[in-house]
Amino acid sequence: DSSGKRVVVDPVTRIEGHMRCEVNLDANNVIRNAVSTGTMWRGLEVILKGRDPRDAWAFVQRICGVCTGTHALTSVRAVENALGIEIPENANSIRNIMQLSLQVHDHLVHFYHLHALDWVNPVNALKADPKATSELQQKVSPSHPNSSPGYFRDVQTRLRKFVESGQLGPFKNGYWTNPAYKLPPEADLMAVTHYLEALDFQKEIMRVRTIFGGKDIHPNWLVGGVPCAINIDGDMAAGAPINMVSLNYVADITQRCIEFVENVYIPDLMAIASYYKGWLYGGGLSNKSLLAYGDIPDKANDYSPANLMMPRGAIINGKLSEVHPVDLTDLTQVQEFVPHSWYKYEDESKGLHPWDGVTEPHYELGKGAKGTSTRIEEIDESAKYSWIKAPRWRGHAMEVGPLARYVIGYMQGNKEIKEQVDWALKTLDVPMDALFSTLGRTAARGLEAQWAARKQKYFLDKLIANIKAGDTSTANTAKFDPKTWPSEVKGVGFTEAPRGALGHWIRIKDGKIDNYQCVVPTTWNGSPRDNQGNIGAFEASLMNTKVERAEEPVEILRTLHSFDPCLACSTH
Ligand code: NFC
Repeated sequence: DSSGKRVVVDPVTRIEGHMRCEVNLDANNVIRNAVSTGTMWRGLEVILKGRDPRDAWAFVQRICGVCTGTHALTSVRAVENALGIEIPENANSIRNIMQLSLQVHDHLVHFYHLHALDWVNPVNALKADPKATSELQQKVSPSHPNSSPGYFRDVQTRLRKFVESGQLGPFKNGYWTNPAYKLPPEADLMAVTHYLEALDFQKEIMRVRTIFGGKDIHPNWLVGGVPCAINIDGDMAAGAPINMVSLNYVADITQRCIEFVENVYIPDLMAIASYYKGWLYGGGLSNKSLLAYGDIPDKANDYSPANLMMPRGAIINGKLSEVHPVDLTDLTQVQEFVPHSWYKYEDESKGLHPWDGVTEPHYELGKGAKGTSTRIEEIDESAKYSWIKAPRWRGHAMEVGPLARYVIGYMQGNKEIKEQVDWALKTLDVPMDALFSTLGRTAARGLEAQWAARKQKYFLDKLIANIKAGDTSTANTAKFDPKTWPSEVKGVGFTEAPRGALGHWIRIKDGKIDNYQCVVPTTWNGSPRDNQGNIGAFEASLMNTKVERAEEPVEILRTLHSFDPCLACSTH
């Protein structure tokens, strides 16, 4: 609408990577066009060409500093798939524990540190009555250990010093006078207090991955298993990283994860959502096409949907009753398009399956764009406008992530997911359709953190039982030597990363990587237009959102942040 304004958010902060968003508002401040773009390219797929496939995990893991091992896990699975390598049961349990601990960690950090400030106003928390805050907490999270009025008074005093010093740090540049913030001061103080608690606790979670992977954020991985030995009869001094001391430590952190998510995260989520019910209807509605590859194999080496504890499937255009099977080796299913991406294909009217994928950078600003090669002032979305390719599933733009997994799992009748979703819908007194919203996406992530923490315990128990039964194997090196490999093979590895479905496709020729393509969660969600002009999930979800103040577009942040975007991943 020419009578409205153009609003630019660049950079979008509290995400990983570099993202710009432009929207056009109509005369009533309603978003009528949305364009999102990834503004930095990394080139990992190009860097990988000609390298040793057994090293690929170490390169691709550097795609991101947030989703740590998930690219590495996807990579070792792709190589194992290509070469027919089976891994020991213990390796499967350890990989699952690492992946699940990442889910819990990422979701917790996202909720409190990347997303909460879209809903919670720390400046308003200064007006709270600590006694009333204590009562509120005892009502919404009765099992939380710190609930006294004095505890909240102390936090408020710290916060006041912070605000009065003018050094707001992580709370700087918020729209703290915007009427879009709806929480009463006591809920704000409770949530800010938990923001600080979560900041402290999250560093404990990563220790799980340092035990099994030697370090974090980029732990060590291994084609054929995991690179850590087991010796439960010895102690730390005996040199095996997996011993009774370290396993007890993991058990303790796992239990604390369950407690933190159940006593703090989920109650906060429900409390905040109850004040923002408008965001459970309409606001941030996406195209309702959802995709999940599935993950967390119960038994080792079986990647069929029945053995995957996280669901696999596709839902198209909101037709929930039909969950389509997904096949990552079918050349007609996953394809990437580039007519609006800064890459070159021979024929850009067609998409390419990742086994035949091409990554050739080609930066140019469209004719209607304004700016220079180093500074964009206005995007022309009819031309190339993003470093993100446009992946499509059978030609459809898809949303991936916790919301997709939870809706697909729910429709498949997954008992655990159904119980959680039904409980949340009942607690908030809203129908199933409320899930297709900005807050629905945020809620699905919280429920999944609870699920993942519980499953982490399941696999830890399974690992310990297997070791006690006498199996200490963690790696299969039978096919590690490239001399044993066929001259040409291809494979695919997949996971459910915290932000959604992740796939790596590899072609190996004469022992070296011939082609390596990653199709990443935020590549799906943040994709630009495709050859048909279909918009991606970020763009679709912003349409028709009303913005209270065009110069303070907190509504745009709410919806974009609800996806937990990772632009470093998306552009890789
Ligand atoms: Ni980065 Fe990612 C990986 C993405 O695949 N998107 O969840 C994962 O980052 O966070």
